Parts: sequence; C-alpha cells; structure tokens
Amino acid sequence: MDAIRKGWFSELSPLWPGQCLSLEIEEVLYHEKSKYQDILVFKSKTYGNVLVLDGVIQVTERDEHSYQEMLAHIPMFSHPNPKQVLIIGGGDGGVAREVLKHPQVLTVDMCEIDEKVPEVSKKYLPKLASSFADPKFTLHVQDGFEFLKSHEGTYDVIITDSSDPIGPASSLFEKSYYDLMSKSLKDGGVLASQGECLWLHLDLIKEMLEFCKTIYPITDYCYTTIPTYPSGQIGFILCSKDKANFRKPVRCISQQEVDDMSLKYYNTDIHKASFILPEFVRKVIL
Ligand code: SPM
Repeated sequence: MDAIRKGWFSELSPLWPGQCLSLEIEEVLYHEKSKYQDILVFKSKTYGNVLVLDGVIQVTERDEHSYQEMLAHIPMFSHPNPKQVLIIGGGDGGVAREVLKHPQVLTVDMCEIDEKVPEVSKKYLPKLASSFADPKFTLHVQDGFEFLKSHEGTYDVIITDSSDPIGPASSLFEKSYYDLMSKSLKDGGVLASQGECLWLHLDLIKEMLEFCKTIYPITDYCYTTIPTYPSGQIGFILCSKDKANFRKPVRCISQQEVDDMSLKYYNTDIHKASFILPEFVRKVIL
C-alpha cells in the first residue's frame, strides 16, 4: 500500500493534488476491504486511533470532536425543537453521540451503507460508538437514497456525515440528493452536510450552494478547523425549509451547559463565528 511507508501513513488523493498529511503509525490495528471500500484503522503516535476509508482520514481520536460537534450542534441549535433526527453516513457513531446530547431528541435514525464501519468503530473507536447502545438510536444498513424515498415528511433535522465525492458517497453531493432530503424533512426542518474545504473545493461548494438555493429558501455555509483534514479545515452546507437563521442559534447555551454536554469545541460564540468567511470565499459563494 503506497499510503504506508517507513512507519508513516500518508493521505494521498487527487482531491488535494500536490499535498498530503502524514501521521506516524504505532501499530496497524485493522485492514480489510469491505463490499464498498478499503478500511484501515491504525494507532498513531500522537493522534490516537485513526479510521481511514479508501486512503482518506475520517476520524482521529485526538481531533474528531471539532468535526462531529460542529456538524451536529449547528443544525441542532438552529431548530427550535428537534425531535426526529436522521444521520446519513456517520458510521463511526460520533455525530450520533453529539445529537443524542440534546434532551428534546426522541429518535435518531442512522442510515449507513457499509455495515463494516460501525462494526470497526465499536471495536477501535468506542468513545464514538457509545451512541449505538442508546435506546433512541436505530442503525439502518441501507443506501441513503432508498432510505429517504421511503421516509417522506419524517425528520426535523437531517445530517449528512459523508466521506468525499469519490467512491460510495459521490451521489451525496448531487442535486437529486438534496431534492430527496427536502421531501424527507418536516415543515421547518433543517439539514447540515459535510461541505468540503474552502482552500481546495471552492468550485464544488459554489455549485452545491447554487443548486441548494433552487430547492431551499435559506442556505448558508460555515466551517471548522481540524488538523487532520486536508488544509486543516472543513466546511458545512446548511439548508432550511423555512426561515431558520443559522447564524443566530435559537437556543444559546451557558458555560454550565457546555460542560454538562462535555463539549470540547462547540459553544454559542464559535457557532456564530463559524459563519464569518474569508473575503476570497465570501466573494464566490454568498
Ligand atoms: N464522523 C466522521 C466521518 C468523517 N466524514 C467526513 C470525512 C471527510 C474526509 N475528507 C475531508 C476532506 C475535506 N476536503
């Protein structure tokens, strides 16, 4: 495997040409091909256990909270009463763990196409997979498109925690997918999706926001910092069927609530700040 050389894993992909992040490996814990993708888990020297799908880092134990908390809590705190939540992808369980911290939530459905990802996460990423044992949580091993078609008007919040637009997740970056999600949201529903990187994928982000604007009255974009995703940054696409103002959370949380929810990245200030975009981005996508 080209990605592993001399005790280092290097994240090589045509999605970020000419650059890559490398992490030093302490031990390879798991490496198999599932029906859908190559799955690698290794213990790194400085970032804890690392989950890699098709050569791309999905999660490291050291910085996963930045991505999972922001992808979950920005839509959850933008909805007045999120009871029914759907996660498409997210097989490691980290986003579900965050969603389940909201007391209003009655059910969390997770639709993951590759059953091997939750299995591997239970074994090697137990702090993320703890969500699978929650009685409010149900795992559906199914294609996201098919699942949405049979769940019209069901959800207050839909979160798409996908890998990148090469391989099993590529259709989750298309207009037809956003059309389907719109039908599965209740009135007033909101969605958040993995929205790639400002430094690397501005054209894709622009194209996605343009087609989202033809489906949803409100769309927006924000981002978080994370050392182990390419260029140290990843964004989120946000859409509302109604009038949600994502920039102003409907429920602001106190320091006590931040501590009670064991949040390590998200707070109300960073929610608001995450929408402030650099000029080269603002010019193109807003
Ligand atoms: N629950 C975590 C799953 C991770 N899903 C997103 C992974 C994205 C990996 N690639 C990032 C590339 C950003 N341009």
